[in-house]
Amino acid sequence: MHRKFENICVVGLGYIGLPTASLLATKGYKVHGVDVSPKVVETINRGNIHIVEPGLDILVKSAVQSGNLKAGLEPIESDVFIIAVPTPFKEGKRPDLSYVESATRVITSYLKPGNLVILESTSPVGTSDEVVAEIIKDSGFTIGEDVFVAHCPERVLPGRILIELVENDRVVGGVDELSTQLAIEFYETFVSGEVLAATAKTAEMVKLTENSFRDVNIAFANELSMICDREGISVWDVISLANRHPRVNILNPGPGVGGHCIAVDPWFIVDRSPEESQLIRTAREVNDRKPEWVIERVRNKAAKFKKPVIGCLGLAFKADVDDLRESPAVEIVERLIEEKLGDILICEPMIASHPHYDLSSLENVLKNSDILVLLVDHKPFKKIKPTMVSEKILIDTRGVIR
Ligand code: SAJ
Repeated sequence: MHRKFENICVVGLGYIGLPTASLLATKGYKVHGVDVSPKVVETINRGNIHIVEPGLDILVKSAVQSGNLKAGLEPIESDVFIIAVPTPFKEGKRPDLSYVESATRVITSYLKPGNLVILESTSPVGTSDEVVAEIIKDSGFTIGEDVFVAHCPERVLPGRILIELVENDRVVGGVDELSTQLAIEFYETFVSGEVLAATAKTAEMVKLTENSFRDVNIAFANELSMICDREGISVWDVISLANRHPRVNILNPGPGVGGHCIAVDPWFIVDRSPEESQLIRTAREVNDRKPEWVIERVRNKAAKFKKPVIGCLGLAFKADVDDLRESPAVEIVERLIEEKLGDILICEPMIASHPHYDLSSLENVLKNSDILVLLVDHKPFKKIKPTMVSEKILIDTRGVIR
């Protein structure tokens, strides 16, 4: 295949940047990955990884061994620059674009005419035009003539990143038409899904919409779980029966919404359109309040004992991953410990040890707990039968033990 671009520089080697960089390297591109952490750079250059994702270890090893993937602390001159840095929120739930700004500034010294700059980080509407293109323009380039800028939001699901990176449809929005066209041509060289054209602002909004859609729908399920609890009926029965309607498809309630994306991105919409985003804001608040609701239920049950043993099943932010960041399960366990509600036992089968907590086996937790709080629907927990816990008080936030 004729390719316009050969050398790719990926800035940010985290959950999106590293899989993208290694995939491109195995597709024959010469890839230079950049990260601010010397430890990350060294790890990758040894062919190892610093994050856990199925299949990523093998992909990175072969990318590094082929000589096509190298990591460094600084960018190098390239044809395409991909920015894949975090976009968290700061105080007041306002987007923190400092990583995008500094990544863009860093690459400007290495840009040359003909280059394509792609922002993959989830960003508030307007970021590609008003931040990325603006910084590049300020350093003397004419956008759409010398340097091309596009937004192509990542949409991969942790746990399935390597599959979804290739198979998902992608939305590509340039700050002008030529930028869109060039970015589409680039993505079509390694994506098997469809690559769809948009403007930069539309592409930014599409990404925020996807995660807000999921957040709003999870909030609906979480709200139902609290209503059904008050009514003394099983929300799981209600949802599975309601979902038999051909046009109803309710998601699953849980202890709250974790991870770096769904609990963050909707705020980017609220920040820019506070008046118009009442539903999106309320959904965020419903999901953010859910851990407190779970804690309150544990408190009520614990009050019946002198010093109960409370067994907590799961710490991860969702099923079958080892990622504990922004996890509602961790928030709940921390509070139970802080409030000294009892002796806390924790089982997290996805990790071998934890810096602050002693971890127990599932067997130990099941045997010794008075109150069992199921927080994550990991596969091993799905094997627990109701008869195995019939003597315990069960608070099953994921509807696993039924
Ligand atoms: N959750 C529920 N009930 C559900 C589904 C999820 O409580 O029915 C909870 C999970 O337990 C977890 C949180 O929501 O705490 C988020 O999990 P998730 O699997 O919905 O999503 P993430 O954060 O792993 O990945 C999302 C994905 N977005 C969508 O599905 C619209 C992914 O495609 C994005 O690329 C990713 O955000 C991102 O990086 O933006």
